[in-house]
Amino acid sequence: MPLTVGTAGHIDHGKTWLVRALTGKDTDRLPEEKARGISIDLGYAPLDLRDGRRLSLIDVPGHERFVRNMVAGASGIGVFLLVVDAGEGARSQTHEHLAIIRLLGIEHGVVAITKADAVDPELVELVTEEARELVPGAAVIATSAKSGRGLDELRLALAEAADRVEEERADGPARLFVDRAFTLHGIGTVVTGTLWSGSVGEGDALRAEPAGLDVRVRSVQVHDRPVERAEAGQRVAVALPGVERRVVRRGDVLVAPGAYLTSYRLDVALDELEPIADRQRLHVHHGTAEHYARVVRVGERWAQLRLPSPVVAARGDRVVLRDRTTVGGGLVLDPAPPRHASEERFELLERGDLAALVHAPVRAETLSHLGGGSSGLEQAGDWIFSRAWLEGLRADLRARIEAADPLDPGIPTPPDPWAKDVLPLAGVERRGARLYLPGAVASLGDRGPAAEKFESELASAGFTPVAIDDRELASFLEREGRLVRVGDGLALGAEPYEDAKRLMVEECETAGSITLSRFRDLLGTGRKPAQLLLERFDADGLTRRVGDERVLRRRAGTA
Ligand SMILES: Nc1nc2c(ncn2[C@@H]2O[C@H](COP(=O)(O)OP(=O)(O)OP(=O)(O)O)[C@@H](O)[C@H]2O)c(=O)[nH]1
Ligand SMILES: [Mg+2]
Repeated sequence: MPLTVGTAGHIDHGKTWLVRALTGKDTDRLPEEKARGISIDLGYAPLDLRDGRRLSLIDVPGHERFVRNMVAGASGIGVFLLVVDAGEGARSQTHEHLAIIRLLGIEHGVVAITKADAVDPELVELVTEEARELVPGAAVIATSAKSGRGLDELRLALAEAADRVEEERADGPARLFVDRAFTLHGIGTVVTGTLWSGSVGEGDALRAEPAGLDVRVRSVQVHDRPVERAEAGQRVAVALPGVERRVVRRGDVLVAPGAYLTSYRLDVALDELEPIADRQRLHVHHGTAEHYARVVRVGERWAQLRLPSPVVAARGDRVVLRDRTTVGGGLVLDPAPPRHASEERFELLERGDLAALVHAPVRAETLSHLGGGSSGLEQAGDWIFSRAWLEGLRADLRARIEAADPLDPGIPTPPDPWAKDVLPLAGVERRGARLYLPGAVASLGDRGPAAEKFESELASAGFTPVAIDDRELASFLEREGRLVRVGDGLALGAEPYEDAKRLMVEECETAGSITLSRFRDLLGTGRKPAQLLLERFDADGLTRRVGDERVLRRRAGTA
């Protein structure tokens, strides 16, 4: 697996010289770095091992003012190379860099005692002992960039440390944290960074976050050599034609589109080096980005980090928290949590009981960021929800339907976006915009006598419309074909309506058309009932108005 090795250590302790001795490349390239003899920004060089493997080396600055750059450089590495000056021993940034490495969860690495040529062997031995205590489990090797002492041994030790790094981040969608962006003549914008996961190749569509910009990869290089695809763990340069350089900067991230969520909040398990107060503002370093965030503590060990700018994080990511110095770190439990954090939720998150976090339907994609899959959960279309929630929904719908008027024993379909996908699982039947129990039919229930009374009123009124008092009852009778609505809130019995219709059709068929006064005469009623009926025939598409008369539409017949 390709790997990136990152240096660490106090200012002037010989990191850059050691990198040059190992790789032949001077990573102090800025004029200011040359002039001051210190590193300021990150440096990059390929490191060839004896077994033919090529690792990437990131050289970081030791100056206390540039620790933020060190964190940016260290955030993508798999193996550390801690450097301790044989003449000075461990100093403040030796300790701080080591703390950062631990907070980032980087377990494997090597300690190089540098400038061994410049001091007595006894002192080298003393500092070596000190380093062994400081970094138990790591090989400690005395070296000299000047004389070349210990360099082969160091390469070997780095190879062994690299072997111990597990291939954990290799799979998963592409995510690359940008550490540099520059313009190359004839190529356009090039961004570099360590590929945290996935792979990136020519022609890939990626998204630059937080800009939310869709980009296409024209070409990919690893250590100045073109490659078809770069793999997780490698340092990568990606050419992005058509993208303005200012749009993508250190701290931004290139991701497989749709694979990660952006969020202004991170739920983390805290690792405190110094007490962190609730509501304290701290610098949160994540990837190559830095955010000035508020820490909202939850319980003893957890916190929600509220950020002023969006992050693209994943469960298991590490963050480093700094004030003037490094005060702690965090392990990301939920990279896109809801705003209100409860201890109970953190407990579930930490246990990995992701199913327990889901109740009402959430889109599947909002869960994938937690990496927990959806076992123990129900799925319908894009929606994931708990079985208990579905049972609750089923019971609730059933109760509401049972309480509905037997004349129309249904309820309106819930307006929720999941309704279309989820309702079929809830044991209800959708008819138009309403829900019914499967096979449910309308019935009069205890309204039988009322129906009888209304229908006899309609029968004796004949062609004269009767006002509707009970809308539900009227709707029921209408659906049953026992009455016909006319005008606004009026009804006719089904039989009188059919009689009126037959009179109208016969007249049209013999005379070719019908007028209002003729129809009124045929019905033997006043003008108003005749008018309402003709309007109803028009509305039903039986007739069409031509001037003062009505003619049959072609479809209508005496059927
Ligand atoms: N004698 C001796 N001196 C060395 C050796 N390596 C580095 N030095 C001296 O130490 C100075 C600092 O070395 P760098 O490699 O620039 O130190 P650094 O750790 O990269 O410093 P920062 O990047 O600023 O933190 C050099 O200018 C040399 O004078 C060595 O192997 N032997
Ligand atoms: Mg340096």
